[in-house]
Amino acid sequence: MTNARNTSQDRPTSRARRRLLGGFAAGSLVASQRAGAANALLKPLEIAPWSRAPGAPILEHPYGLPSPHEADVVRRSARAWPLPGTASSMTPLADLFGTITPNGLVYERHHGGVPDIDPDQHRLVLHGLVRQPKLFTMDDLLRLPSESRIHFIECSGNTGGEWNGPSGQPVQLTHGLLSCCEWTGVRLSTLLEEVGGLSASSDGRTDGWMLAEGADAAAMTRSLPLERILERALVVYAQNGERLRPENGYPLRLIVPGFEGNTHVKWLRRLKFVDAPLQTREETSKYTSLLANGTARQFAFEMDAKSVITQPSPGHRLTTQGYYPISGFAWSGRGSIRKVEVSSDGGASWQLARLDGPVRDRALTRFQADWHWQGAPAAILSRATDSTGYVQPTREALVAARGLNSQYHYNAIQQWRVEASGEVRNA
Ligand SMILES: Nc1nc2c(c(=O)[nH]1)N[C@H]1C(S)=C(S)[C@@H](COP(=O)(O)O)O[C@H]1N2
Ligand SMILES: [Mo]
Repeated sequence: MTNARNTSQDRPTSRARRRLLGGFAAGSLVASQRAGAANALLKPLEIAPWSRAPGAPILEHPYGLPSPHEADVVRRSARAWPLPGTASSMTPLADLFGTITPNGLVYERHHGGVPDIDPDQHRLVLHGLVRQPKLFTMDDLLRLPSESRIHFIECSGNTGGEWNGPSGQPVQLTHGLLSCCEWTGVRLSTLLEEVGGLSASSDGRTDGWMLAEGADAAAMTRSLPLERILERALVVYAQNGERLRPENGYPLRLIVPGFEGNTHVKWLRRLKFVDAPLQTREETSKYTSLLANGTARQFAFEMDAKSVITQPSPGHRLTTQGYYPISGFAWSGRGSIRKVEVSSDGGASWQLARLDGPVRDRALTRFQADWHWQGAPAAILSRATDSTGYVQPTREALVAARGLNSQYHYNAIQQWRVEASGEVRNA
């Protein structure tokens, strides 16, 4: 499959990059047999200008940059935010390969801007119901045993624009509050050992709660159920092999694998061990969903299983009939992905997609399915099943269960329409 860039006058007003997708005219096997016949017609390759003279010197960019030809692959915002520091930007999912989000493309969600923190002055305190409350410097933390793990983070507001039906937006703006990195830091359980464990006043129980607080102007604060996170949560200082980026929590953040993005407190400065949730703003007025029956759904931490097709997706145009792989991401906050099914007829029939291995716990999983586009209108969908047996619901089922007042935790099956023209649309 070849990708060719469109001319600028063809750029859609959505600002997302549009790509022309050329298919193989026949099946991939047939195509490679044809390639054999075509080889006879091949002329020697031309010597291009860039092959005729030495290239740029080493260390032109001491910190490496993407090719200038990839300048369109950037984070974008779905809307103009009234306060620039209180905003979000979204990951260009359709332009990513594999499952790791490069650091410069990890989506951002800040409630009070990005603080400029001096790591030498930054402190983390563990206190509350612990035996020996303690202050940690960054050096202290870096000297503790570390662990690296690959996990996704998804904002609970991700895809919220689809509650009322197809939004017309490209996948970057519907599903781009999603990223997946290799995180390195200290296990929460190790830190708890460093403070002598939970204090006697709570009977050494681990069914208490933990308050996590950020050092940003928003002082983002969340209460977390200790027993459910203790074995998995990490206090991290690195992402994808380098120190955290400022926008992702430098110098320290909490990772709570599988939980909604909001609980992954950035610029982490305080962990307080308590008996019950503290009912902070971010778990009452925000991050709580009003259901159709008038009751509120609070502390819905896990992000339920979800998947989305990124290739082809809205903004792409199929230029020839023939073979196209359908590819995308699947993930679950409750475990790993067991299977992904893909449909090209609006959900009437489904085929099993291949999963790239290893399939990790609470991480993005890449799926791929074979498809031959016959030039007729089609509707392509993906449906994930996770290791608990939970199946990604239809939008109708989700609306029946939660109504239309909810903003958060939208994980329904997403359909893209392929028009007879080859245009792919969210309609
Ligand atoms: N201190 C602090 N932590 C925070 C936030 C914040 O504004 N302040 N935003 C939260 C939200 S809503 C999300 S979705 C994730 C986003 O993480 P990212 O910007 O690294 O992608 O961080 C969470 N942690
Ligand atoms: Mo979020």
